[in-house]
Amino acid sequence: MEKFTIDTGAEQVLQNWQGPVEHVWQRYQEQEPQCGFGSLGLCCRHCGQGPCRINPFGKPDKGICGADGNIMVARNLLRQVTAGAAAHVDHAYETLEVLEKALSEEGPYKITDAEKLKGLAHKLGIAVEGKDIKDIGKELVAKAREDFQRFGSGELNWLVAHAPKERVAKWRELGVIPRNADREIREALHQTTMGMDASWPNLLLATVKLGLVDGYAGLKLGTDLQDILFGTPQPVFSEANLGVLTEENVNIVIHGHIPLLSEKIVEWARKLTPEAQKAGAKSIQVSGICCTANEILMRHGIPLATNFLAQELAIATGLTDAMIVDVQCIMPSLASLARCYHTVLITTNPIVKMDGATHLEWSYQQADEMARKAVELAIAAYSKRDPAKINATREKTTLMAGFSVETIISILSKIDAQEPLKPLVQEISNGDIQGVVATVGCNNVKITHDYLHVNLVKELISKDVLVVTTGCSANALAKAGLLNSEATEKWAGPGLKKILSLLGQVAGLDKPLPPVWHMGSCVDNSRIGDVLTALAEYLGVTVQQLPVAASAPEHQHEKALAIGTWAVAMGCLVHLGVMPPILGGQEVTAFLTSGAEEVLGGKFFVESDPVKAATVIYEHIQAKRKGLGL
Ligand code: BF8
Ligand code: SF4
Repeated sequence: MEKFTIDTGAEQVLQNWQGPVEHVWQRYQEQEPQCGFGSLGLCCRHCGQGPCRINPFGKPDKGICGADGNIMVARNLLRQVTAGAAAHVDHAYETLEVLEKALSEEGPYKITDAEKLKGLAHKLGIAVEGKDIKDIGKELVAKAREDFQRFGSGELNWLVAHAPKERVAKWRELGVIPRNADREIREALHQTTMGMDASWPNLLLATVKLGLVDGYAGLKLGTDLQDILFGTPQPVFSEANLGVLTEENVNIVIHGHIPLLSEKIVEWARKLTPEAQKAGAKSIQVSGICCTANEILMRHGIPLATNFLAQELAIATGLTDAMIVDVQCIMPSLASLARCYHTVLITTNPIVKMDGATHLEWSYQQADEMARKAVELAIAAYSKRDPAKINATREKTTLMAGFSVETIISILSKIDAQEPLKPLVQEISNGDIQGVVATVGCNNVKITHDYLHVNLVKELISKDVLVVTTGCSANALAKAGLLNSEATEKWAGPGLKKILSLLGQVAGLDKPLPPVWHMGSCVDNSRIGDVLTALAEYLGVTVQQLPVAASAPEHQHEKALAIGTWAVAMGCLVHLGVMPPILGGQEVTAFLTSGAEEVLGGKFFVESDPVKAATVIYEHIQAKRKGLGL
């Protein structure tokens, strides 16, 4: 790798990196060369006779129990997708517990979007007319609970209510509709223990099932309940990159995924601003990393500090007074790094603790108390900053976010109030918009930080492809200046520019909408699923027939594999920029990258060059356009 990052803010902070601890790129170099067996998916530790390794070119060609390469790879992949789904499902479950409490007891959380609650209840078959909102809410909670606790057979309520009808029929035919999320997660772990499933096609079907657990009991359920509790995002304007951390403010950086706590931090940072001023600061600047950042950006316009791979650099600016983490994508290295600075690192979840961090555990009733304490710790740390260690950057960009489905529909309905999707479909038909691509997912140290996200998207928008984005991809694109109106002027193709200018006008911006629409965090990939479902239903076609694709250019997390599997099961072409550990199973690889299309409508392809990846995606879009007679 020639360069660590293309993010100018990250690069400036890296140039003055002050040891003694290493950063993520240095640790990566220490790992090289990485293990070939692991990279191919050909190692197994599922029983005490192992670890077993398979030689792809000769002997041994089986593990001690006789598992061959395809079995080993399929088992490993199923475990990864299961772990990814477990992370999202646990997130949704925590949100459900809060919603349940918010409906039945006085406390720190309340229903913010009653309309969303009613709409969802209606979709789930709950009668809403003339009922108290809390009663509707309780019935909705009961429906959600079933998706975690249903005994015996049955199907996920959330899936049946929200997935395209044609998909539900297909998944039924394949026998992959989940019964309840927890049961499928348990069964997949059982299925992959020693002496269980030895059929790679059967293991892959289970993988698809876990992808659907992720899509509906993780992403969709999580997003829906968060919108009910905290509000459905509307257009917001903000900033991105490490330049949002400035010397005059108390800087609180929130990092992780579940917005239960960060909502409260935002509230308490506002309330305690006078305290910060007493301590000599101008104000309190809250900013975010990873998906918690996306959540509070979407709902409150809180700026993005940076994304996954540059998380250490936020501390290395010397300006982060407190970093408050909840769950997922939090590098263990943060603890030793924070010790080199004045930064208080605060862990808040019982399953994420770190040596040397301050543990302030979030609980429903104590949420306000705990958020207040965390903000006070940040204010106290502010006066302990070491001027010699300040390594700031001024780099930052402006951005527009808040593109929930509701936002998109509300903008489009200014053109056609009766059929809001019609103008979008017309623009796709006449070719001003060639197609829609979702870029999602992480950073991965194996790829120059942000490089693939940014360059792939620049290619696509120049070819009149509208891009929607979530997760660390959204953050990368924001930092590169692709989430504002100027980006439309600079990089969008002529057709896209025309329609974005019109939409900007009707939205009352008097400049174009950005060429990349920020739809939220990784659980908010469900919003993209909702758009695809609505478009397919409006046109009376399948998702597979739409001129759309998805891409996780720099994926690293098991969650990304789970999301990708769901997208393939929806019928999408899914691009990955990094090869997952599957090449050791030749038949498994052939299925995932080719055969899956016939069975599921979608498939994966792997390409680490942005121009080549954009070409494949564009050709796919052209083929789909042709199929629709466009
Ligand atoms: O859920 S994109 S690195 S932060 S896993 Fe993690 Fe990947 Fe970022 Fe968000 Ni999503
Ligand atoms: Fe080896 Fe089989 Fe045990 Fe895996 S399950 S470690 S392949 S013997």
